Amino acid sequence: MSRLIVVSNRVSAPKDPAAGSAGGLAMALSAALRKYDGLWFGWSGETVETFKPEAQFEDRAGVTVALVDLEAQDVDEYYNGYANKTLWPLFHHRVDLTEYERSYGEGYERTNARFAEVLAPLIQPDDLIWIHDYHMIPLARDLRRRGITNKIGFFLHTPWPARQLLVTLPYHRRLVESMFDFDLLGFHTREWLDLFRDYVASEPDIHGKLLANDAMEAFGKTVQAGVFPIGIDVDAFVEARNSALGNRTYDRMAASSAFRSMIVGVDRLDYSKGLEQRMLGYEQFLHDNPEMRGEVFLLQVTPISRDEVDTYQDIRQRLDALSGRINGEYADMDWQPIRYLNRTFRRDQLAGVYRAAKVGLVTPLRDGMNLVAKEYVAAQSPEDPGVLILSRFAGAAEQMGEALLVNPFSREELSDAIKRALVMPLAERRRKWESLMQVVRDTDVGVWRDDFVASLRAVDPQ
Ligand code: GDG
Repeated sequence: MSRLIVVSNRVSAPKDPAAGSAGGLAMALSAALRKYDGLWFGWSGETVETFKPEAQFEDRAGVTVALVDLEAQDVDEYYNGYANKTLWPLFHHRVDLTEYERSYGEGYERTNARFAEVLAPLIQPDDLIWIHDYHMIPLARDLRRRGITNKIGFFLHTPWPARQLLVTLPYHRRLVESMFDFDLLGFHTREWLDLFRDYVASEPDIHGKLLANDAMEAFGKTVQAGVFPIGIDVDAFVEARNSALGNRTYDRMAASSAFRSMIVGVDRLDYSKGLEQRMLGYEQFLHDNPEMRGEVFLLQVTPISRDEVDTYQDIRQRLDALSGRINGEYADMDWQPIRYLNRTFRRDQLAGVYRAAKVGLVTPLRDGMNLVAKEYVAAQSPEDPGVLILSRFAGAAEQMGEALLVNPFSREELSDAIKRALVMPLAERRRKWESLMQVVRDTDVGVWRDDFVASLRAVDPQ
C-alpha cells in the first residue's frame, strides 16, 4: 500500500489525542497517516533568521510530522499577507477587504517554492500526496518543477469565488493554471465546483473545456475535480457529549437556562461568520418580541483568531461595541440578553453546551462548509432536540436543507427564524433532527477522507 503524505500550512496532528482538544479533521487525518504509514508536512509555526531547506521530524502519537521553519518576511507576506489578507477575503466574496499587494503574491510564490524544496526529497515513488487549502495552491506546480510525478490531490476548505470577483486578483490566471498541476481537485459543494468550472469555461485565452465527470482541460493540461463534503467525527463527538465533563457542562448550562431558552453560536472571530449581522438579527428579535425578552439568551463563544491582521482587530472592536450596546439597551437587573465570550473551551464542554441549547445559530455570510452546524446536530438529545438555524450561504446548507435556512444579511429573516425555532413543536423538531442526523452520520469525516483518497488513487496520472 502506498504511503500518504498530507500537506497543510499548519500541522495539526495532536501530541496527545486523549486530551480531547484536537478537531475531527486532525484526528481523521492522523488516523489515516497511522494506517498508511505516512507523513504530515507543513510550517512549524516558528520563524528563523535564515531559511534552511530542511525539515525537523517529530513523532506525534504514532504520526510522523515534518516541520519547516519560515523567515519572518515569509510569515508576513505569505501567511498573514497573501493567504489571510488576499485569498481568504476574496474567496469569501469580500473584495472590499481584499489587499492586492504585489509583495504578498511574491512572498506566497517564494514560500511555496521553499516548501517544495524541502518536501520533494522526502517523496518516494509510490506516495500519494494530499495538499490542503488556499495557502498552498502553487505547491503541485513547484513539486512538478522538481520532477515529482506522483499523484497529487488538492482540497479547498473555503468556498471558491465567483469568476467576476476572482478576476480582480492580479495573476488570477497563474493561480488557476497552477491548479492544473494537481491530479484531483476537491471542493466541499457542487456550488464551489461549478464556480470553478465557470471560470475554466469562460475565461478567455486559457483554452478551457469542460469534460465528462467533472474533468476539465485548460492551459494545455487536464485535471479531475469532485465534490467531497467534509464532516465531523460523529462517534468521537457523541462520546465527548456523553463524557463526564460533557455531562457536567450540560447540567451546568441546563441549570443556568432552567427558565430560559439558550441560543448558542460558536465561531472563530472572523468577518465571514456574520457575527455582527447575527447580533443585529437577535436584537431585531428582542425588539419584535417583547414578551419573549427575559426568556431567552444568546451564548456566543468566539475565540480570537488572526489577531495580527487589522481587519480582525476591527471586527473585534465592532463586536465588543455591538454586544455591549445590545446588553445595555435590553438587559434587566437579573437578565442579560447576550453572553459574549472571547475564549476557547474544550470539545467536551462545547458538546455539553450545544446539547443544552434550544437553538443553534450558524449564520455565516459565506463559509466553505461549517462544522459547527454538524456538531450542534450531533450533540442533540434524540428525545428533545434543539433546532438548527443555518445560513443558506454556508456550504453545509447544500446537505442540510432540513435546518431553518436563512439569509443572514436580513435581520428580519433572522428574527423570524429565531422565533419559529423557539416555538417549534416537538414532533417537528424530532423529524427535522432525525433527517439532519442521518446526513451528519452518512457524510462524516472518515467518509470524506476515504472518498478523497480513493478518488486520488483511482485518477489517471497526468
Ligand atoms: C474552515 C472553513 C470548513 C470553535 N470554537 C472552539 C472550537 N471551535 C471549533 C468548532 C469547529 C471548528 O472550530 C470551526 O470549524 P468551522 O467549519 O465552523 O470553521 P473554520 O475554522 O472557518 O474552518 C469551514 C472547515 O475549514 C473544514 O473544512 O468547514 O468552512 O472556513 O469544529 O467546534 N473548538 C474548541 N473550543 C472552542 O472554543 N475546542
